[in-house]
Amino acid sequence: MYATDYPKTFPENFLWGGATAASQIEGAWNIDGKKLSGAECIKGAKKGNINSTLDDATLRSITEAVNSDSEKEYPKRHGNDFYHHYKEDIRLLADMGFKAFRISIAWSRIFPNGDELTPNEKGLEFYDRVFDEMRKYNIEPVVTLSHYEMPIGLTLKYNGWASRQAISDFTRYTETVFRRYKDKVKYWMTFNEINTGTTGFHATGALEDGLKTENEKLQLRYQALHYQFVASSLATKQLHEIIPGAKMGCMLARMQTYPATCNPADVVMAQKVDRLNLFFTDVQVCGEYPEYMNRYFAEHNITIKMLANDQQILKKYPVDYLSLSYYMSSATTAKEVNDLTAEATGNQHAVRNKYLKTTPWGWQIDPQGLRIALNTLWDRYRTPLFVVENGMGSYDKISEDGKVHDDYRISYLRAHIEQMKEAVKDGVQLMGYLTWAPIDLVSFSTSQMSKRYGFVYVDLDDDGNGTLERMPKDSFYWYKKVIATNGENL
Ligand code: BGP
Repeated sequence: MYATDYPKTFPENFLWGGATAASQIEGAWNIDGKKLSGAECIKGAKKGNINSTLDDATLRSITEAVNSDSEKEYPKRHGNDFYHHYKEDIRLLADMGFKAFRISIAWSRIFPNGDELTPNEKGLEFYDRVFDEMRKYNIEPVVTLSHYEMPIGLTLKYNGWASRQAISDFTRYTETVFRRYKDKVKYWMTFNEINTGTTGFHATGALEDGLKTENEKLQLRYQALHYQFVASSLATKQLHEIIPGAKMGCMLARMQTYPATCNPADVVMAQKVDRLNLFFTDVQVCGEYPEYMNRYFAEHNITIKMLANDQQILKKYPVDYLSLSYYMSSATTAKEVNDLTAEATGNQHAVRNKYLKTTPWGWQIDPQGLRIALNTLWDRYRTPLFVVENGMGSYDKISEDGKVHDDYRISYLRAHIEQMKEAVKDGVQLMGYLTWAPIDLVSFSTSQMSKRYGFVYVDLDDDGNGTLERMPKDSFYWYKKVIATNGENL
């Protein structure tokens, strides 16, 4: 008989919480043996697109970085000083009732240059303390192994993920942390928003000087991504051997797109754009390169170098779950546009969707797009999904009563949670929901504090001034209620 019942709400063990990344929170970039990561060398772009390439001046500053006093230009090196505030921060998350908290491990804290043979004990101890603190409150750690955080030493040594050598340095790092934290961490993911590697340095750790054409750059980026796919599969294999029962996820920046009109030319282009996004999960969930990429690679003069058993590795060790970030959607036309919407979405064919409002950074707010995204991914993969980033960057103001009344943030999150609930009712198997980001941190794309996401305000401005004091916003009490009622009381 065909079942006629369906889930009415979120499962009992739903992982409510929030997500962060080491380079945007920790600070302490040169403390206890740590050295710089690529993420900490990128200056932000005011408009909010990820400034993915390293200019000459930046590159020069990297080599001088350790003792340079140019840090003000690189706020990611300071984060919100989680390194020294983690106890207080985790207590605040516990107060909200968090079930899960996503952090990334800074690879450059464990292997400062990336190529050492023995890890930095002080770096390992820091995450021991952080995971123990989470465990104290029954908060499940969810750990990203690389959130744009390759040690810059590996960029300088062999141009990051452009070299196959990165695979062995990465898997030495992953084996180290799996062994060390095997009793503390069950949920892992390899590369944050792996698909953004098609836009360059921040995700590939590879410099592109000397490459002139877009195709040459794409060649380098897709090759780097192939090495990340292999590294990710090998890390999945290691994880299952070292921590039986632990789960490995891939992480996709899901860019839900619609055809801008029902003109078939727009529909075809929307499908093409969509496939360039789903290519990553096709490889990481299904374990093989999809046929449609052959044509794309041929048309862009791209050849992926593979070793004989790379394809077997991908097939044998796919991920256990698919995690995604979701912030916005786009509408695609057959024409190439290159406006702010295109920039914000990374889709060169994207145009403004007149049905949607945008954030001040041009990100189109589309809660129903989240329901569509979840259904699309579930229909295609039938693998558990995990929303590991969703949130709205805003300029927060402290009111006369000394508080932050962030009703706009509550509205954004409420609308997305409502639509996520619809997806669960549609039959999507969803593991949890983590907001970006529970505590104000440095924005990745703008490198500024003033693009805020938190339930907790951090007294720190774009120039690095402030007491670093933490203060709950209105959304803090709202989210606490959402978690306590398992999403019933929105
Ligand atoms: C995602 C990244 C995060 C985060 C978030 C918000 O793409 O995984 O690191 O920063 O976007 O973006 P931003 O900080 O640029 O507003």
